[in-house]
Amino acid sequence: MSDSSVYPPSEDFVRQANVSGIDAYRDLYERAKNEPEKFWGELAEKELFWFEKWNHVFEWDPPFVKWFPGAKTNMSYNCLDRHLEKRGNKYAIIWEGEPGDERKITYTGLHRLVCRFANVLKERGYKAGDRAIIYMPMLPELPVAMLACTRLGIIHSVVFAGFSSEALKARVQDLGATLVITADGGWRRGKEVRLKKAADEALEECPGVKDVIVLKRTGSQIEMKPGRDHWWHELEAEVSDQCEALPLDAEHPLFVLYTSGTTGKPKGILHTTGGYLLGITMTMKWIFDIKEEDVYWCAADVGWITGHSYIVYGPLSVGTTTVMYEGAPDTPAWDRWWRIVEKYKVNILYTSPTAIRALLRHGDEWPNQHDLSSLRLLGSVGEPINPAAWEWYYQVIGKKRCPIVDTWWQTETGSIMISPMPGAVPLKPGSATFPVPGVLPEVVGFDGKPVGPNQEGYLVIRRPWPAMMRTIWGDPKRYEEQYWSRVPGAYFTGDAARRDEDGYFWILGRVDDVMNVSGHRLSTMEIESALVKHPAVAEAAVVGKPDEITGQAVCAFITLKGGDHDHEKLAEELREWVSHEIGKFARPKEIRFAEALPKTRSGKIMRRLLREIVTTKEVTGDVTTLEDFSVVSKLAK
Ligand code: 7RM
Repeated sequence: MSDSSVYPPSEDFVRQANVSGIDAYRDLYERAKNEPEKFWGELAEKELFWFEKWNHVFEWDPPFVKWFPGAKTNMSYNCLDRHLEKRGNKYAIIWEGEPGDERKITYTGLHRLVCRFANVLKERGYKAGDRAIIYMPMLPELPVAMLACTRLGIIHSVVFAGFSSEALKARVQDLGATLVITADGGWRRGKEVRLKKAADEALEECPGVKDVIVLKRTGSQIEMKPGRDHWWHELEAEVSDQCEALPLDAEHPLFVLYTSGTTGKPKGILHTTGGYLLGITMTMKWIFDIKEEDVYWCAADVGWITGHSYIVYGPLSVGTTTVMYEGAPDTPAWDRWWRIVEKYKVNILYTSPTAIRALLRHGDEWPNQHDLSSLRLLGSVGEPINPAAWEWYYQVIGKKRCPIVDTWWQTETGSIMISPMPGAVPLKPGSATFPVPGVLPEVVGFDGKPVGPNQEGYLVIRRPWPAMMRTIWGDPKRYEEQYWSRVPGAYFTGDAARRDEDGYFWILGRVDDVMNVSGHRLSTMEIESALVKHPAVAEAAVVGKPDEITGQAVCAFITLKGGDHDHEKLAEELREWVSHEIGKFARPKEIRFAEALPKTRSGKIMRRLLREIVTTKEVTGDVTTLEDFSVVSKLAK
């Protein structure tokens, strides 16, 4: 990755920005660093609603933290009630279904839906501290269910609708959930995803579940188990649309979100109320530069942390209009996203490098058919963005007018940690740039000591921040071991990074994606980035293959753009290409052309599986997060 091009924000953008100019950013950063209690205390007071104030801003008993102990607040109140007077008639959610149906829901309307559903839960006896699993398609009722839970202090765990019944079962059991909220089915690429059927299978081995509430979406034939299963619309018809939000401790558990670790068992990441709310609220304003009139679209799925923080809770907390799209980007054609941008005059678009590369691969003619002039800011999350994809996003989508915020963060961190503030920080394509105020990241070596500029090392965070995870559900020991033991006194992110001579952070991928070839520490990302610069290459995934001579050898999996290719010739050309881009030592020893790469359902390439394929020729690890298993079977052959 080259550091050569730098893109300062335009004067127009700087003038209107919430954080305007680099000095304004530096000032915030220094204040947060030097006087964290004052900094966060003042923001909490100014930006959020509290029923009762705190005794302390935070209490740090490593590795456990409490933010705003003694205070009382409520997520649902902050996302709904406090906006009603000023923004009651403003759209909270603009939703588009895959078949083309549309719903626009105002803050007043959303408040009513949430109150009704909260009353349903109350009527059935659910109360603060109980656990609910939400297994639903991308419908407005998904945020409604989440907000209704938070209104009463019921701890929710959203399970992405693409997960199998096995994965669902493991989560219901680990959480000890007594309630499951689901739908008959959902639409994906014109086909029905049969959610209730999967839930029924999962629940055969979950005797603790007392109620299943089912939303009618597809109308297909399902079984309703008497006594256990209830239709959403029938329960809702019997309750009122007013329900007080319960004052809850700032540290009351808000949700658990399961994420895959390196081993088989998924980890239940626990987030609590007050600190998380403050973290997502401030990053919405600082990084997405939210203005009252904005239409904001995060094109992720609510089932991932990105969707929790930046489709539902963050946008609603700041009172913006959040767009939700139910389906796939290629349905009915590859311009679906650009149609949505044009139709709703989207101002801010937030997506992943995987999606950007897929869109890029299908050509400029799709975005070029649409008016994208409403866009003013673009965002990226989930993986390092390679400079080629960055440039395409910048030029073809943003028409060189829109800054790109490359936001680094994790399920565990709750809110964005390293990212440019778009009206303050000059961008370098591929770099997440600088930390958010209150975040103290460092790049360290094996010994935990900081490494010098441009040296690779582990990315760690030195101090607790408001939205950080509190523990792993039911397993505080694993929390301590996984995150706080590798480097004493610091949070271990599991990512490799370097900091350049200007202090910019470059995230190099997961630590286990780092190879060692003939004593050279090589980042898989760096080689992948070089490969995708080649005009024939669409995507590349690089893994280390055990090698007698060099320790590890570079093995590259490649998918190609359209057209005819002579594979043998192209492989040779690509080896030369990498030698030229990085150096001879990085030349892939082996190049394999593939139809598709194995990805998680949220679009991350699963290099772990590729590593298994090149090492043992078979896959034995956890594949519950894999999007499409046939991709792996094809590669293994
Ligand atoms: C939000 C999210 C976390 C992992 C993280 C990184 C990678 C995320 C970026 C990134 C480079 C980025 N949560 N990652 N954002 N790498 N640049 N801007 O993705 O828990 O699902 O994943 O994703 O490796 O540790 S997550």
